[in-house]
Amino acid sequence: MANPITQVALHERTLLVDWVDGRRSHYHYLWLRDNAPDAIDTHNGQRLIESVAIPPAICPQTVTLHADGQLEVVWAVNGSRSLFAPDWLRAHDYSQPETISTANQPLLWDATLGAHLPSADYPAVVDDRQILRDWLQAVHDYGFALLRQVPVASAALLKVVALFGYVRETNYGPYFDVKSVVSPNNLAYTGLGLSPHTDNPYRDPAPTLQLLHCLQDAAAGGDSIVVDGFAVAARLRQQAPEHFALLTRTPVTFRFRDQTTDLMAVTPLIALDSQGLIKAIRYNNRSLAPLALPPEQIEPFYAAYRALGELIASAEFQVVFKLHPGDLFIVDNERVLHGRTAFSNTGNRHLQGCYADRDGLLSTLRVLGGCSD
Ligand code: NM2
Ligand code: OGA
Ligand code: ZN
Repeated sequence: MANPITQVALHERTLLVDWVDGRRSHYHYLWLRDNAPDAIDTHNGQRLIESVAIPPAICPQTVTLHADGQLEVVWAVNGSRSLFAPDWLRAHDYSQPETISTANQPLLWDATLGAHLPSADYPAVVDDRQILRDWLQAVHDYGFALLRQVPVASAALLKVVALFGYVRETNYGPYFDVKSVVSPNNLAYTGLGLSPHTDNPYRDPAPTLQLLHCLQDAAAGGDSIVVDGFAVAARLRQQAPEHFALLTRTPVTFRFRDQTTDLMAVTPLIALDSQGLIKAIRYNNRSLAPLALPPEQIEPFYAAYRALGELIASAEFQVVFKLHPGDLFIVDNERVLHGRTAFSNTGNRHLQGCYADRDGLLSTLRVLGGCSD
């Protein structure tokens, strides 16, 4: 027991707890009843009781601090007993602001990340769980990481996904070939440059991770570009708050259609969480449907969109690098935009791509002991 409880006092709705180091904490009886060990299945950690059925004014008959440090609550309502471990109470002390879960601030980056791109080698992440953990941690922290020495073989990227989670299959298949073809259903399947974008903004929900694996590079061109959309959005918020606010509150439509598909999603370009922190970016110039906004909103929207687009296009934020056969990168598709420079159709540049879900990656990261909110 790192920090024993020295004394407790019963208030009307809360239990006041004093700790040996001088900290003072408050726990609502309602909360204690809801989270008591006897309310939770010991094997799977899931709650056995119905929280909403707890009487709102529930209170203890007695609270006893035992010699071994455990806190025993006998409930007035039916005389049942709950035993709380002090370490558990301390770890869940919501009266300390730092314990209240707020999303960790992401590590924002700009073009200078290019000098030290987060990366690992495939054989090492396969062999060593700590190296895998560090690589996944980089995906969490930067929304981007490179992996080198991936076998130059079709579908090898699926083995990378299997290291942390599951493929998110889409209309493009479990994985797809990115190469220049005749009559492509998507401009990605040409030699054209692709300005930085997030993929599949026309899906709801959009895939949260994307992997791109190089099987063959172009003799010239076809360089990769990545941009931290959170860094760009944070800059926009700072330098043009009105533009930023407009992009968070104006729903726009993204759409993709081919012979067998008609996908559509309506959402603002920048999504905020309940605390106003930047949560997700969708940005894909090729797939934005004609704006259908009240007339007076058209020009303000384009002004804000232009301000965001100028930051995305600026050298200050773009990291440019070239993928060679065996190189793969992964991006958080709700944060980091990716693109490429144009390349000649006469070569045989060939990447394979697929989507996956971020929650599965973060789950693996936590299991491996990494830090993730
Ligand atoms: N591809 C590569 O989301 C997009 O439309 C970008 C996606 C065709 C699966 C390209
Ligand atoms: C894509 C894409 C980039 C590239 O397929 O989604 O953006 O380098 N490709 O070809
Ligand atoms: Zn793309």
